[in-house]
Amino acid sequence: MKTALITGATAGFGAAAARLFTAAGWRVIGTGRRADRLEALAAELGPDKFHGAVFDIRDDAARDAALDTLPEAFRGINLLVNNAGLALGTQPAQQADLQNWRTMIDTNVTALVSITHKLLPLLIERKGAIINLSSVAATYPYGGGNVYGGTKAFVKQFSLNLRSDLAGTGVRVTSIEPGMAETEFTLVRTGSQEASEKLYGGANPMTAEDIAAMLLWVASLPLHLNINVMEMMPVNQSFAGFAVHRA
Ligand code: NDP
Ligand code: 8X3
Repeated sequence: MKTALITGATAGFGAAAARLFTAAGWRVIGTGRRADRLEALAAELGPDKFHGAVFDIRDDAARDAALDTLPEAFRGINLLVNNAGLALGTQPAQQADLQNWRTMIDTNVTALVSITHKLLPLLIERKGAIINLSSVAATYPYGGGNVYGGTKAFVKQFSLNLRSDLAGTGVRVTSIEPGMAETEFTLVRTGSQEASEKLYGGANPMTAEDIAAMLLWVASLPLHLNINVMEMMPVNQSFAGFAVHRA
């Protein structure tokens, strides 16, 4: 039985992936700050299949305390899914809150590389895999995307550079780059349920289950095959082109 560590399993893609991976026969360690949600998932999926590890991903000591004391059955991690992340704010750069920028960098970049660094020796030993959640925002700029898009561009390039360094180890690395998917993402970004419903309303966005299915597909490929980058959008989302300001 293989074991996946999925960060950010209390909501959205991570929770859907925890359900799908356990149903497909994996053991899952799911992380997040909301202990009640991880406890509910353990009750739903079974404590032999799902272990909740409660910590703020930005807190190195809390992360180490949780991961260094995993139950025996969950210690042989084969797959790291770096999913925990967030956007904060939709304001243009010149009106954005600096603390929001720092929180996005601390979570989406610093915490992601820190947990990856911690698990690399084990993943190399086990010829495992890493799947990183980047975004279409890594490639396509949009107003208000500023630092969020910057963090996701980092995740994409870090993934590709990891592949270079891990050549010959057998470790696979994939950057998954979704467009609009309905989760708690927009509620967290805007702080407004109304704004979230307005964004997704009528757009037929992707679902958390859509992304979870892609994560499981990538994780289940033959061991000689590496998907470098995988980008997906709902059919109703596309591109808006360049903006021109005329004086
Ligand atoms: P959700 O808001 O639904 O879930 C985010 C998850 O990240 C939660 O489980 C949350 O757990 C966790 N998380 C956030 N901050 C921290 C923290 N400081 N410590 C620990 N865990 C944290 O969002 P999604 O499922 O949509 O997003 C998952 C990933 O996918 C993110 O990296 C996002 O940027 C990316 N993405 C999302 C897209 C979308 O349209 N939804 C599109 C492209 C990429 P908790 O709050 O309990 O700590
Ligand atoms: C989330 C997708 O388009 O809101 O990463 O930036 S988008």
